[in-house]
Amino acid sequence: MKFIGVLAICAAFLASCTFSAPSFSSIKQLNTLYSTEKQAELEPLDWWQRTVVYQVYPRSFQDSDGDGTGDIQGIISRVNYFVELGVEAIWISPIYESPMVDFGYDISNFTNIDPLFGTLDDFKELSGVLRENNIKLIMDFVPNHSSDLHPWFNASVHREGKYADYYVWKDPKGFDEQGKPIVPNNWTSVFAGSMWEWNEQRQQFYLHQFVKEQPDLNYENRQVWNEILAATKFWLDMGVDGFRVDAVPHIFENQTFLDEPFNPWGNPDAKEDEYGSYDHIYTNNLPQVLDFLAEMRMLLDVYTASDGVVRCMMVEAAVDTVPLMGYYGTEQRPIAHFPFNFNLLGMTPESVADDLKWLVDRWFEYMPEGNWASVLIGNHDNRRASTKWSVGAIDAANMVNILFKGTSVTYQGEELGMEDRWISWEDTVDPAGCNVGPDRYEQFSRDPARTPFHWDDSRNAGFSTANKTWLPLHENYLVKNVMAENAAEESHLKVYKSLIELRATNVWKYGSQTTFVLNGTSVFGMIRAAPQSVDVVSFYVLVNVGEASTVADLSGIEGIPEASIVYTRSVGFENGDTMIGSEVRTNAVPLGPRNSLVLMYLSS
Ligand SMILES: *[C@@H]1O[C@H](CO)[C@@H](O)[C@H](O)[C@H]1NC(C)=O
Ligand SMILES: *[C@@H]1O[C@H](CO)[C@@H](O)[C@H](O)[C@H]1NC(C)=O
Ligand SMILES: *[C@@H]1O[C@H](CO)[C@@H](O)[C@H](O)[C@H]1NC(C)=O
Ligand SMILES: *[C@@H]1O[C@H](CO)[C@@H](O)[C@H](O)[C@H]1NC(C)=O
Ligand SMILES: *[C@@H]1O[C@H](CO)[C@@H](O)[C@H](O)[C@H]1NC(C)=O
Ligand SMILES: *[C@@H]1O[C@H](CO)[C@@H](O)[C@H](O)[C@H]1NC(C)=O
Ligand SMILES: CC(=O)N[C@H]1CO[C@H](CO)[C@@H](O)[C@@H]1O
Ligand SMILES: [Ca+2]
Ligand SMILES: [Ca+2]
Repeated sequence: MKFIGVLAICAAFLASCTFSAPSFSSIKQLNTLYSTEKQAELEPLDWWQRTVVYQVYPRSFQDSDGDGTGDIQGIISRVNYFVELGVEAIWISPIYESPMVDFGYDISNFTNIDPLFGTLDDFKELSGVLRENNIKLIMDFVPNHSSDLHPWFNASVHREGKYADYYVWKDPKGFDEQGKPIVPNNWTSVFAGSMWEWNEQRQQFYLHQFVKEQPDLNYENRQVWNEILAATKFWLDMGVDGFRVDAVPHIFENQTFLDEPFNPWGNPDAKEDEYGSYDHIYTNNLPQVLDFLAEMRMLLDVYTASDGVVRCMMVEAAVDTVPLMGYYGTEQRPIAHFPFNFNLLGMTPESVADDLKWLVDRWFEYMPEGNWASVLIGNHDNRRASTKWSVGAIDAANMVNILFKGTSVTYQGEELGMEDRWISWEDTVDPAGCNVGPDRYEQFSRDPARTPFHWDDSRNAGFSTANKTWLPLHENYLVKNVMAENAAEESHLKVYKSLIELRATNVWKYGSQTTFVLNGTSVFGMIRAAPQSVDVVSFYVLVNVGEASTVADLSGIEGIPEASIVYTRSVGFENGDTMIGSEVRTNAVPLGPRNSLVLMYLSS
């Protein structure tokens, strides 16, 4: 039943071309019909390349026990949803034992589950249910720091044996007139204020690149590497399929401990206590980071070699595209399967088609040959895609994201077009917001994108039976929810599901990706074409990035035939000529404000 829509399109499609029209029932089958010997020789994509990775932010996904916070049993109860979407892997933000100062990114036991989320048995159950449904499980892993409540930290504070230098300790630079210790240097933390915190007991400062409850582990100490690698091994033994390694550029610090200079390209209005005011030459992206990650990759590869199932390593590094490429490693020393490509987070509602083209193309300009790309349009640290692209362009955002030649990541709720919710200062819980106070919190708080997921139109959107959820829900859950979007004739969710189906095509596996801009700065296009040698479906995305209606003329674009079939289109499309399954002349494709289309044709 799922393929009814596709079937209609393909029927219309084949009727319009010179091929004989055999019967078939899906995009997958269409490809099989036209597969050639040549194709059979081509190596299929591996799971970590083919899949869309769905990011579950566990606090906000599904609450099973009515305490207002999501949990593992909640995720288990929703595994069917991943199957319906067609995603083959989920990445879960941290569920380890944690005092939750940074909502799980402050870990007090790297090999345990926090009781708020459940138990190790719940985790095993989840892992089993996912496996039964052929869905891979990727753990978020946070090597840079622990919680200050981790027993290692307490032992380090007390200079106990091997733990004495598990963290980065430093004497004060001196003492001020009041006798207060002076910080060792001007390093400023990601969440504002000094990177140094005084410890009375030890009479030294410790380093924290994030909040003070997240002391940095000391990676100059080999023993720390061993501890962290043992923790990753623990989860590999528990059956996880890979890691998404958090905040890797922060792992090492330059041992000269010199002051960091002001960032000459920074926001001129940024305050002295803000991270963005500095050029982090001594605390960010040091070359030794790659040495540590290469060891971690070697460990994963041992598991891969044991049964042939790739244990995937994805890394999160908020650095420029060019230095990011180092995280792929080399053939001799592989590191990540891919670093996350954050370029599309650069979209704004004011961006023009040229900007979008630049953001899409940039990765491929620098990616060394033989590697595989990734892409995302949002996560729990940023404004939602519907804010960055504008509410009307959420389908366009998902089209570019899911059809991009690489592993796509979806942050939960983007498939529904969930929006940022304004959060009052009183309700603000994110330390990134709390640390800068009521005047600046709206600029820094990550709460707006973290509100509970919308399942249906019942109380709390079916997320929880609690009277108060950990963050308030967005008011629009009554209309933007899974139930309503499944029932609607057209919806963001339906567009999203149809996009994922295209990932099963041969063009997905072997096709190229090229981009173009039309009508000055308004229309962006991205072609995913099959190679000449393989007669299979090709498709392309058209996005009207602007606010004005336009008519795109593609007759000058190489490879685009005179006619194409509408595969899917954005919700609220004004023009009746572009019904799904209908044929459009490519010299005049009408596009309303923020409208987007996916069109298909047979390559020749
Ligand atoms: C961490 O959790 C594990 C359970 O996997 C437990 O055996 C261990 O004792 C805990 N460690 C500490 C220091 O509490
Ligand atoms: C911290 O370490 C000290 C000294 O070893 C010990 O007496 C104390 O109980 C520890 N505190 C916690 C919370 O583990
Ligand atoms: C950091 O160091 C730079 C360069 O020495 C200096 O100009 C700046 O004032 C320092 N910032 C702070 C917060 O100490
Ligand atoms: C640390 O900083 C010093 C002084 O700028 C520099 O010479 C050295 O190469 C740096 N070391 C690393 C590992 O970045
Ligand atoms: C929720 O609120 C209602 C009405 O105020 C109250 O009767 C009920 O006990 C509350 N439930 C919980 C779980 O706090
Ligand atoms: C876009 O280009 C087509 C063909 O060149 C033209 O007919 C149409 O008016 C243009 N639209 C805008 C908004 O520039
Ligand atoms: C995108 C992402 O995962 N960001 C995380 C980076 O690391 C810090 C500290 O662990 C977290 O607060 C962010 O959420
Ligand atoms: Ca719960
Ligand atoms: Ca560090």
